[in-house]
Amino acid sequence: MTSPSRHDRLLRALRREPVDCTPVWLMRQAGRYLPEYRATRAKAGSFLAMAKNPDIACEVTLQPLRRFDLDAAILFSDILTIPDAMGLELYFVEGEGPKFRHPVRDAAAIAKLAVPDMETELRYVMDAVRVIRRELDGSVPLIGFSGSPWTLACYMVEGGGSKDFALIKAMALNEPAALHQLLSVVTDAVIAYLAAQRAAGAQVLQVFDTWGGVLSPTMYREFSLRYLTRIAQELERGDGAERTPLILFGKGTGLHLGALADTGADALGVDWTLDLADAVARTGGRVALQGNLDPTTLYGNPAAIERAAGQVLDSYAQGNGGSREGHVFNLGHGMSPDMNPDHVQVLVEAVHRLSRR
Ligand code: 1CP
Repeated sequence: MTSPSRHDRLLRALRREPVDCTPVWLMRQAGRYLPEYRATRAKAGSFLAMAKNPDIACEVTLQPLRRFDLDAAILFSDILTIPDAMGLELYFVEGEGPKFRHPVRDAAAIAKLAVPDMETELRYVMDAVRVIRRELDGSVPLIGFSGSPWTLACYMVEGGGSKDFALIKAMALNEPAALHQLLSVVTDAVIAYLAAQRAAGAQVLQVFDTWGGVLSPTMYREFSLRYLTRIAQELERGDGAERTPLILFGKGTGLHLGALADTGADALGVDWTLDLADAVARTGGRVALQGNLDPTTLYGNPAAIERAAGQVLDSYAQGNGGSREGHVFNLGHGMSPDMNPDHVQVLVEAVHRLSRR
């Protein structure tokens, strides 16, 4: 189901221009909740085998778009591709999530890190972007992405996921210069990575600061916001109607929305812990906003999903002087493997119907 309005919705909303209805896409819209994803993964063998094969990455990117009237595709890949290419060696333990064989825990290890070459060491990502762009054939825009420097550094220092972030917080306290060195080289890599995805065909870029919210406000400003600002300032992304919008998504960072709006980003992704009316008040029309339905709403029944989607849409409009422009509907964080695909259908249809201008 392709129409010119569907193709334009996301880009126009990110520029805060009028649209026929509010665009919607969902973080982690490709994944294990879809039986066709599980089938592709079983054939490919692993997540990494899928992500490193551009044709399979393309297939998995398109799977949710065949089922649902989503307004964007997001590159099927992972934020941990950058540290993997820096030599940390990403691997997965079933049921435990991502791990690195060579975490960086001291100044000596950090001094050895260099920005990877985007068209050799990360060529598989750029090839996936090119294949997906070709296959989408103008139907909907393609979103490229990266982790934020802070969020990537969390995995690089901890060596995987973490409950308390003890190692990286100890580094922030005891060896702040070493951590800044790490964040600095990772920021250079993120900027090069996003620029390469843009050159390969990505039409929107999103940075995931998934772990920004584990920092105190003082530490957040020093170790996350400072580097997000560098990305928003230094990433070359064109002007006017040709500009490639940059979305900064943060989890647990609602307190900092005003500061994030000052970075020069085009849009902010908001989690579900504040009302969008409040988010608009904090950002004052300087940026578009994306979000922010609690993902667990998808465990509710269709009537509950529709009601909650309407509340998100109306909260944005209420905060924005009655106007729905400048809103991209999304979840406040990613989908989970045990969610019901039929409920995604209900959500996407409700967002379009309830926001029809
Ligand atoms: O099949 C599987 O078991 C693999 C699960 C999986 C998937 C589907 C991982 C491992 N990564 C992905 C894809 C992925 N990761 C996408 C695809 C595009 C989409 O449809 O949205 C994106 C955007 C990501 C980004 C990502 N990876 C983030 C940031 C977004 C978020 O969810 O906060 C993070 C933190 C990661 C790390 C990661 N990779 C994989 C997992 C399970 C995790 C989370 C680990 C943890 O909780 O610490």
